[in-house]
Amino acid sequence: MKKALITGITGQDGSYLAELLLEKGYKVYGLRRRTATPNFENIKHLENEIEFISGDLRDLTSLTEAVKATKPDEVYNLAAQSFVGDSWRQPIYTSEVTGLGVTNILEAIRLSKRDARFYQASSSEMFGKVVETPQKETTPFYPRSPYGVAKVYGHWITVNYRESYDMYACSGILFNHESPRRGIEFVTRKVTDAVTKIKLGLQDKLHLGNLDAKRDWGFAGDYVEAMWLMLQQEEPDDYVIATGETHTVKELVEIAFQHVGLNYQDYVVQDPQFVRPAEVDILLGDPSKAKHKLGWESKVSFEDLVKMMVDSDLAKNKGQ
Ligand code: NAP
Ligand code: F7E
Repeated sequence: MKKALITGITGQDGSYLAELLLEKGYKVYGLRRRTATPNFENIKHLENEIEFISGDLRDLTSLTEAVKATKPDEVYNLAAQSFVGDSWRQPIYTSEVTGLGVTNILEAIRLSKRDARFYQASSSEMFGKVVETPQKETTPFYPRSPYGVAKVYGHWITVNYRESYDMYACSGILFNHESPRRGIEFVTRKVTDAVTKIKLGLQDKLHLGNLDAKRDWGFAGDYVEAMWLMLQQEEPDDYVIATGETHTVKELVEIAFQHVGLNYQDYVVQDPQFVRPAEVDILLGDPSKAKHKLGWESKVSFEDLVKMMVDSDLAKNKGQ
């Protein structure tokens, strides 16, 4: 039986990846940091199938112990301070977890289980102020936030360990991917939660920042399969994972309100507090390498993704 260690198990992607690996017959270990109150919402249904290990990406001792204890065949590093907006408010913390944390987990593997295959959760935020469109594996990085800068570090340290120590280490450059399990502060979920609360008479207005930003949004359930595929190849490599379509925040808002029979113009308020100090105006990925080499393609359309999230939040906010 193959063994996988997932960091970030309580997050959106950690939960979908754990489901996928369990279906494939893996023994799944999840690195979980200590919290005062439980944050198990995304993985409650898998609680008895995952073995949890206590640890934090900033604590090398805990990571080394986790790798020694589990001897994984595959390690998926999904843990991060992943909210771009907060990375300006907590730049040092973000660098420590999202950037240096990658070196910590790579060191733990190098010292205790060097033949483990490693996946790093790189991000389209590394392209930032894009120098070409669409963005592909060879597009130069120009990060626009402390989060993006930390991810560039994590990306290159992964490449460096691959080249220095001959480790099987891959980076997936994933474009935005969403789901009903998305954190509530990200724009898709903020919108779908608010739309349903407005529909149910529980909220009056929706305050948003830049409605013109464009993103390449896919479904998280599709994207975790690409992570797994990257670790099943003969040679380690880096891949862009995206839909190949881009949409504005405004289109997202329109579809979400329309789906419950409302007009967004009656409810959306533009609020400077949600405008970022430096914006990423457009992201559009070219997933052709992943298609040709991994046989991977995004399946859920943008419209279906938004509707799926609205339907889920409607049920949640009705208390179902
Ligand atoms: P998420 O929902 O924010 O989950 C992040 C996970 O990291 C949570 O389990 C969190 O644990 C854990 N974590 C945070 N700080 C930690 C620390 N110091 N030590 C150990 N664990 C820690 O993120 P996601 O959307 O699933 O994304 C997964 C990864 O992909 C992240 O690295 C993200 O930056 C990257 N990524 C995401 C996207 C996207 O569109 N979703 C795109 C590209 C790349 P708690 O529950 O305890 O907070
Ligand atoms: O913002 C705009 C905002 O916070 C998307 C993370 O998973 O994907 C995610 O980062 C866009 C931005 O995601 C609001 O300015 C407008 O242009 O949902 P978001 P993100 O910053 O793209 C990448 C690939 C990651 O790697 C990250 O971990 O929406 N926007 N008004 C707003 N965004 C938020 N959050 N809230 C607003 O009110």
